[in-house]
Amino acid sequence: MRRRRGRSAALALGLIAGLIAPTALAAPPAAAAPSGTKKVIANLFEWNWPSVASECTNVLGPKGYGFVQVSPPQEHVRGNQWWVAYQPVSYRIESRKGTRAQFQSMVNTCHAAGVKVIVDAVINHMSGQDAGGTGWAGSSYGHYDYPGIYQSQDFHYCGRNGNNDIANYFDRYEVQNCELVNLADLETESDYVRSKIAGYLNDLLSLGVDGFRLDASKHMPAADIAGIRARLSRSAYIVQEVIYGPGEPILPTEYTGNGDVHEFRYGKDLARVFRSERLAYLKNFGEGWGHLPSASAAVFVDNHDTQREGGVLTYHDRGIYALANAFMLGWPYGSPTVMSSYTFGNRDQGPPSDGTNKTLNTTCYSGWECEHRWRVILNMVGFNNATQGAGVANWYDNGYQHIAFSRAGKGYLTINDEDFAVNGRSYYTGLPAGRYCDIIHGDFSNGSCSGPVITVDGSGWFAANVPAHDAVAIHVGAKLS
Ligand code: ARE
Ligand code: CA
Repeated sequence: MRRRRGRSAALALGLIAGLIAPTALAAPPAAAAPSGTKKVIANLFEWNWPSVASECTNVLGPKGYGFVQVSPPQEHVRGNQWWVAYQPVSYRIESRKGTRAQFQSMVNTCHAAGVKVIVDAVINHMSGQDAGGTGWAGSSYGHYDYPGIYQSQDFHYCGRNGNNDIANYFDRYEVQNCELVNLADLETESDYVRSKIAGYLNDLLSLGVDGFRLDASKHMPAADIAGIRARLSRSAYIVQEVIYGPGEPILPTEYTGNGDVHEFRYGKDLARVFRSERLAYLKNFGEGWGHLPSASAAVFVDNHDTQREGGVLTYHDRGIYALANAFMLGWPYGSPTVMSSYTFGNRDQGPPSDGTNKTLNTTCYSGWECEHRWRVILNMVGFNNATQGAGVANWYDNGYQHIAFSRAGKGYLTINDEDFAVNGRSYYTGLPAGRYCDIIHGDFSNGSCSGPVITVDGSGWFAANVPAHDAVAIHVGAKLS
């Protein structure tokens, strides 16, 4: 196995500075609509509702994101940590991220911008506070008592480990009936509990929400999720959080009948490839690696948990992170989610907020990373849209860290993650002859390109120099002539 560099300062600074540059966001282009279906999800983790709304209007819609995923909107326990959102106190749409009215207005605004809304829905459990307390919106609660919603008989008491907590992930009963980090575990097999959960989800659907990320899905039997889904007032996109764990009895594949499932191996494998293996191995990335069937897989380079745990690439990795996202957005496996983070120093640190823990408006590049706006990532969303439905063709690799492939007739991506530039090489794209914008280094708008132009000749070839740890991407949606 090849040793990979211990990311030198030179690499972090100069070389890839271009890759993480934000795109200049002037006025949104008049005729945005990228061709094809818009599938890419932007996960605006912990953004408040007014900020999500304006991002839909100014960036997500015009630049071709199909969906925005927002953090849990229900009333939660008080505190400043980000994870208070994962401890529901009631199903009122009232949180540090905004009021019900602000949420409704955000959904309307995003829809007007052509962006659908996915809500992170916490339905496996309620709070993890032994002493109870008062929630964000003023509801009082006990650990197993949520007045008007759930009483003690609506929770599991698994009788294991002395405290009813999950200790052994190799035991199916325990994972689904004990408490995930002390969070009061709902009896999701009961009709009453299912009706309450469905009531919450249906309320969100009535506000126009388009889909749900079902938090902690592994901790609910797939049949319980099916029972809840059957009560939804209309169809909605569903993606379930079932983390693949080697040797665990509960498998992601059990859940594909309910909707998509997050493929957690994807980000971990991609990080390993970029850090210590060979990009050449990506030739059959996805199903060829034992991952979920493409049509059921929801993928990401990192999410809000894995970026705090390690073992994946995150915004801290700068240019390499941009390249990994470029690969994800260029490669036709699963439905991609682009993570957008706030900057954090320790695991528990909450988002920028005021003295009452109300989340502040997002200010990109100051306290907030806004990876979804980095030029490479943002422009590769356009690549993803323009290449929908086109298979991989013309794969090339040098056996190591330089790869290239086309999306038949629609686009071409080459990534050079070698420590050296590859100069003067020609690439066979099979694309129509013409002048294309290199969207890794420039923005295409109003028919012109702010960066290098790549000329594909009448036989489908182009010549280019690709610097170390860099890439070139062209597609038919960013063609000058
Ligand atoms: C917090 C405190 C706890 C405290 C609790 C209750 O940290 O110490 O006991 O509050 O007071 C998030 C945070 C938690 C937080 C929780 C509630 O990460 O720190 O607890 O919110 O506020 C498993 C689950 C998976 C889960 C991960 C984190 O299977 O579903 O653990 N991910 C989701 C969310 C999280 C969220 C929750 C669930 C809870 O994405 O952000 O927690 O709503 C193996 C297994 C995995 C397992 C993993 C755990 O890999 O295969 O299944 O994931 O280990 O490390
Ligand atoms: Ca459970």
